[in-house]
Amino acid sequence: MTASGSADLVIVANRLPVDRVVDTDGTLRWRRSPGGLVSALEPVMRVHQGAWIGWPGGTDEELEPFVEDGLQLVPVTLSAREVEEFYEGFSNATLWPLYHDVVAKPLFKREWWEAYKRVNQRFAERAAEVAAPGAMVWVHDYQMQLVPQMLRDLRPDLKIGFFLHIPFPPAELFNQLPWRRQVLEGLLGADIVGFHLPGGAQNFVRLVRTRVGHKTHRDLITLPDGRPVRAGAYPISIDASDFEDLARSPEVTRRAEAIRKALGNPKRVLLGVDRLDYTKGIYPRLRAYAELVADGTFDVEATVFVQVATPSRERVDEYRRMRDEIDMLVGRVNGDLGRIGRPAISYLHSSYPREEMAALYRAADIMVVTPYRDGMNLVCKEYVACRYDNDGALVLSEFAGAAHELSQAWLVNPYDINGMKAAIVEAATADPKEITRRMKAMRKTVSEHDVDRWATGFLDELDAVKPMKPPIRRRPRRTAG
Ligand code: GDG
Repeated sequence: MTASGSADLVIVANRLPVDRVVDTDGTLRWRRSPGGLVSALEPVMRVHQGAWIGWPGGTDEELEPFVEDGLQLVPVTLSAREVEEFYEGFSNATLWPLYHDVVAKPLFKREWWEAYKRVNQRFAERAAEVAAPGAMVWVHDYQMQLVPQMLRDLRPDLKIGFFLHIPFPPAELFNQLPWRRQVLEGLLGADIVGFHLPGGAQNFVRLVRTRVGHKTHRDLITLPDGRPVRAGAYPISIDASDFEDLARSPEVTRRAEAIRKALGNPKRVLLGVDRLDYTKGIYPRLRAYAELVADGTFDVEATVFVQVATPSRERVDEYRRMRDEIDMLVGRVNGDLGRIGRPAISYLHSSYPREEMAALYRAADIMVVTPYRDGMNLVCKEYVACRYDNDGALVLSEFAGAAHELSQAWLVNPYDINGMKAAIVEAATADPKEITRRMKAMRKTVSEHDVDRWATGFLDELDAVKPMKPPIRRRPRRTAG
C-alpha cells in the first residue's frame, strides 16, 4: 500500500485540463482547455479539494504538480516513444477503431501494449500518491483502462470509478483484442464502471461473465472475494444553459448574422462540425449532399453546406489518409458544382473559439451529424442548446449515443446514402411547426439532463459505495513437532 496524499477527489484522465501556451517573450503559461468535462468537474473539484492527473502534452519533460486557477494539477510525463506507442499507437490505432465498430482496421502491436501497461502504471502510481485515505478516484476513458486495478492494488482503501467516453463493443469485436482479458480485469478494479448507454454496460457484463468467469446478475458483477462491481449507463451531456447564454449574447447574435452574410445570405445553411475523424461519417454526409446539388434538389445560389473539420491526431496514418480523401471530395464537388463566390461546400479545416461555434450553430438551419459510431456526440446537443428560438432541424445518425435521447431528430443510417439524402430533404422542406415541435422536445431533454447532472449522478453513486472490510488474515496453524 502506498502512502496517501490529501485530495478527496482525484480525476485521472489522459490529458490535463489545460493547454500550454508559450508567450512571445518565451514564458510558459497554462490556459484552461475548453470542454465540458472540465467545467462539469470544476465545481466538485473545488468542493472536494480535488486533484487532476494527466499528461500535459509535450514529451520527456518532468513537471512538478502545480495549481492553476485554484485546481491542483499533477502532470504525468510521457517520452516521445510513449506518445507514439501508448497514445498514437495502442490508444488511437488499436482501441479507438476496435471500439468504434472496426470502422478502420485496428492494429495489434505487442510493443504498443507494453507501453500502454507502463503508462497506465505510472498514472495509477500518481493517483495513489495524491489520494487521501478513502478518497474517490474517477478514472476516464479508453487510454486508462488498466488504471482501476493497478490503483486498487496500491490503495485498496479508495473508491474507484471509471467512465468510458467511447462505445464499448460487443464480444464479437472485443474478442479480437489479444489482451482482452487483461483489459477486462483492469476495469474490474473499479467499483462502478460507467458507459454512455445500457448496451455498453451489457456488453461489458457479458464479456466479464464469459471471458473472466465472474458471477453476474443484471448490472452487477461479484468478484471471487465478494467485492461487487456495478456496470451502468451514465449518458454524458453539456452545460446547456452556458451554451444558451452564449448563443443569446449580442456578440454571438451579430456574428451569426455576419456568417450568413459572408455566405451570400443563402436561403438555407446546412452545418457539420466534427473532429476530423473517420468515425464521424464526414465523407458519406458530404457525398449525400453533393448528390442533392448535382441532381438539382439544392441550388448553390440558395443553399450551402458549411463543414468545420477540427484537426485531430494528425500523426496517425489513418487520419492522414482520410483527410486526403475528404480534401479530394470537397475539391471535386466544388470544382464540378460550385459557381464563382458560391461553393457547394464551404470547408474549414481549422479549430475555433467557443463563441464562433455558438455563432455557427445559430447561423445553421440544419445541423447534420452522421457518425458511423459515436459514444455520445456533444455537437448535436450543443446545437440544440443554442436554438433558444426553437428553430433549426437536426439530422442525426442512429449510431450516435445521442440518438437514444434525441429521438425527435431526423434519424439516419450513415451507410445508407439514399436514406440520408431523403432525410436531409425532409428536414429542409419540413413545416416550420413540425421543426418547432421537434426542437422543443429535444431542448427539454438537453436542458433537463445536463453535464452537471451527469457528474453529480456518477459521483453520488461512487460516494455511496461501501468500503470492503479488509480480509481477515488467519494465523498460520502451528504444526506439532
Ligand atoms: C468523445 C466521444 C463523446 C470541436 N471542434 C471545436 C470544438 N469542438 C468541441 C465540440 C464538442 C467537442 O469538441 C467534441 O465532442 P464530441 O462528443 O462531438 O466528440 P469527441 O471529440 O469524439 O468526444 C464522444 C465525448 O467524448 C464525451 O464523452 O460524446 O462520443 O467520441 O464539445 O464543440 N470546440 C471549439 N473549437 C473547435 O474548433 N471550441
